[in-house]
Amino acid sequence: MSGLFITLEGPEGAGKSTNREYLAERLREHGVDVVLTREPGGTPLAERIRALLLDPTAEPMATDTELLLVFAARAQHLAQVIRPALARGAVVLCDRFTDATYAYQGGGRGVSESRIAQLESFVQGDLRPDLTLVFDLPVEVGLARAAARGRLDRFEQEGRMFFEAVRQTYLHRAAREPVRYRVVDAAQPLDQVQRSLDSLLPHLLGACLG
Ligand code: Z5A
Repeated sequence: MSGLFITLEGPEGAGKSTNREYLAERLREHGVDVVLTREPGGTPLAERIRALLLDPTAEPMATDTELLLVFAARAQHLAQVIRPALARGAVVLCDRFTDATYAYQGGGRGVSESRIAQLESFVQGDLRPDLTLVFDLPVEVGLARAAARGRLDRFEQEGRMFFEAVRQTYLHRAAREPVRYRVVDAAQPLDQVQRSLDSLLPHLLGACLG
């Protein structure tokens, strides 16, 4: 039996965490075994790597260090959480995954797509998400939502151009592979965003309940 691997992506403040909880509740109402997790993080060790990645007070981080830390956390997360959950037939709802590496380290920092793809194959083998929801919204709306929360992490301190590149990378990847990605207009009021998630439920339930 193998489960379903769903990732939620998008720029900061797009509503990934909020909507991950919402989707989990809807699926659990139908008796689906759901595992909620996130990247970077998802295990105690990977959460320690997350803290290193987000710490705005640390020494400047080399781009390759950032890239390797992201994949080191992912290797741990896959081994401890994602692969075991999929193997028992659960639905894994993961807040960010490798699309975020293409968007932030690729689009944002300028790491080549082929370098990221090499690490992706090394760490994941041929495991890829079954479905990726991209919560899309204008950069200034997302940054305003993030700023409203107070202290900014190391990524949130980047400038507007960085986040524009992140957003465009997500949209480009979604346009290139429309079967795996669904782009959700995350600038709408939350209840409308959640109505569009409701419309995906029959498809998701069909995939997980057979
Ligand atoms: N990163 C990376 O560089 N490379 C990688 O490979 C990976 C990650 C995996 C941490 O991620 C950082 O790691 C991230 C990229 C980098 N950089 N940053 N920054 P994160 O997912 O923890 O960080 P985040 O995107 O900043 O999370 P977030 O700001 O919490 O965003 P969110 O989960 O998408 O949003 P939310 O918490 O659900 O909602 C934010 C607020 O907006 C909250 O008050 C909501 O109530 C509100 N909200 C949500 N939806 C709406 C709507 N529709 N209308 C109005 N208000 C709303």
